[in-house]
Amino acid sequence: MGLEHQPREQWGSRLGFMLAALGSAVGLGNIWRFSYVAGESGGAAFIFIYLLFIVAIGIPIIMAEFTIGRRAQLDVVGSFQKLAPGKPWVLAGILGVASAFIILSFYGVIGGWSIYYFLQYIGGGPPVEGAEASADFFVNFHTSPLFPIFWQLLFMTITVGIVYAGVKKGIEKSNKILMPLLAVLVIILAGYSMTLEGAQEALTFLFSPDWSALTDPSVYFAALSQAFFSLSLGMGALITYGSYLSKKEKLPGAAVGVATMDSMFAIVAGLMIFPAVFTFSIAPDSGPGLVFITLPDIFGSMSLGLIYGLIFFFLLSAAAVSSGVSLLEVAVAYFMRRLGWTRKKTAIFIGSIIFLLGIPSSLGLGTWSGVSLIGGRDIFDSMDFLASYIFLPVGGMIIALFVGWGWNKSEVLEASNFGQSAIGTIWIWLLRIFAPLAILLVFLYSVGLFTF
Ligand code: VAL
Repeated sequence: MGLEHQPREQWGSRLGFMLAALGSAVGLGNIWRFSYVAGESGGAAFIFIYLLFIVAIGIPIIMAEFTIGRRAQLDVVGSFQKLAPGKPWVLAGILGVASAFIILSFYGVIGGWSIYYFLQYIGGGPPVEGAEASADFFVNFHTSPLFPIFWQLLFMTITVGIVYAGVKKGIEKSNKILMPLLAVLVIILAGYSMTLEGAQEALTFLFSPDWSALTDPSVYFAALSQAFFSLSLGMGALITYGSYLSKKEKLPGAAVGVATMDSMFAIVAGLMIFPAVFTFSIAPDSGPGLVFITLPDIFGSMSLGLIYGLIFFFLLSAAAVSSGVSLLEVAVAYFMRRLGWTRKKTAIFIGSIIFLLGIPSSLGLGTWSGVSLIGGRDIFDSMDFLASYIFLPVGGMIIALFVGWGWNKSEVLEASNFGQSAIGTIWIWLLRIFAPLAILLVFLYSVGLFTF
């Protein structure tokens, strides 16, 4: 299939695009992953570095992705082929599609858990009375071989259904309803959590840094990968979503808006989760199970706990679906063009492959927990490591270098809506030098090639 003259879908409005991009960014990354990674990486010092990376690396790369997609009006691989034909920059597009596949495969597992917990609360709440009960309940559930896969299938079916319905009718419409609702729900839950007795300890954990943590290289690596994961960078999603935006709309405000809202969402989610973690004396570094064990405990102790539990797991499931949709759209947009198939057929086919790819990650947390792949990590963590720690930052670095050096500067500035402004020049230099260098240093530091 050629690259040009495809009839292309478009967003109905700029707001619709922004909410969809926000829907992609805000997901399990902000609630489930942010809380356990922040917990494992010592809290406030990690959050400080994370926010710094968002501003200095994240926002410039969001802008770069929007600019590439909007100018090319093509999927993530096609965009690079069109803007730089025959050049190796297309590697960033290929990494984007690969990351979307890998991330959605394990994302679907956690998305499925969220739906299962949501339905538990509809049915009167999980049976978690007494010490250790919520941990036992969680462990029994996620280590059973087939049961979590059933919920993963349900999650993938909903995700496929939305992508199947199309850009405007499926993706835009669902985000327009979900995103404002999620914002209200997370604020209500955080407000409640802040009344718990662990609130003070949570505030200290989240906002008063122990600077000695900064001598640990893994904190930088974790913060960088969390920034990429949470902002949906390097996975093709923002290029693909940008490609459905018309030339009339302005990009810079949208990029800053998405990054700001996404970070606020993560912080408010921290205010919702950590007071509970400290109130119930749960170790903040208890890993991926954190929200599935901690929160049912607080909900179990509250008079309106069932309703809060219902709201929370609805929030988690809905945020997961809107992000999952953006990952699936990356792959579907690419294969629709490559294979010349309809959206509907591609969505079902690619969605099924990603579902199958996710099964080992699910089993790796239970029956196959003895299997270790990358550096002693289980299957699930290996998938996360490969995509979030390697593919996303490398893809992001290539994107920064492409927009900074590989693309004609005046064309970039015009395509980005910065024009000949000072801020446009700063942006270009952040992409040329700062972002690639910072990513490289974090890599070298974390593999121990140099120390401070
Ligand atoms: N950005 C999303 C999240 O934070 C996904 C697409 C990885 O969960």
